[in-house]
Amino acid sequence: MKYENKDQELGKFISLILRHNPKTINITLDEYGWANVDELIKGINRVGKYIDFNTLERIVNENNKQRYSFSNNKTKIRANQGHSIKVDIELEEKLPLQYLYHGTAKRFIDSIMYIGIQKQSRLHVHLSADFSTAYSVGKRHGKPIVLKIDSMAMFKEGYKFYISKNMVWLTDFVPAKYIYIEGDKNA
Ligand code: HQG
Repeated sequence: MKYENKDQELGKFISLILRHNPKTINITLDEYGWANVDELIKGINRVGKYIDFNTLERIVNENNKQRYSFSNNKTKIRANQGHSIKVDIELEEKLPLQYLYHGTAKRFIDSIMYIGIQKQSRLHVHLSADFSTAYSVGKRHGKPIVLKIDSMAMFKEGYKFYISKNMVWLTDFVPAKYIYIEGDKNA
């Protein structure tokens, strides 16, 4: 396997560990979502996948969505967003753009337009600054559709917005009245 593909596969496994299930390799995260780098490397090797520090560093640097960060001295690592386990990743609260986008599957639209966008199993609802990123997120769930969110109107009414280190916009909940169906114009 080419190392890019191998890195991609390892990256998915690292996301699973750092966002959802560190127990898979029998490690724990601290309250800020950090894993110890040595423990992560040892744990991954223990379950029969090979990784060393150089490979991990390459994955962190070259990951297409910049999903992970090292601490300053590179002894700790965490995911920048996407968690389902309750950790405090010290997100920056930020004034949102006028509009943000959410990509989803067409089959979810009726429910979303009725009860709003919920965070489901993750800690936040994930939003993007642009249509095309949202469109690819939507594709993961089926026939994609993009929703345009009047984030500034939400902000003015007291909703908080955060931006992760890898520039994903996050909020707790999007009520239906702020959502406009933007469509599937890339289809
Ligand atoms: C949907 C990826 C029915 C929601 C991406 C979404 C993102 C509802 C799904 C990150 C609903 C949850 C997160 C409602 C929400 N009725 N369906 N009321 N409210 N939904 O995977 O946003 O590549 O938890 O529309 O880039 O798809 O993994 O969230 O379709 O940033 O790094 O419930 O994951 O990042 O799905 O994706 P998810 P998401 P990575």
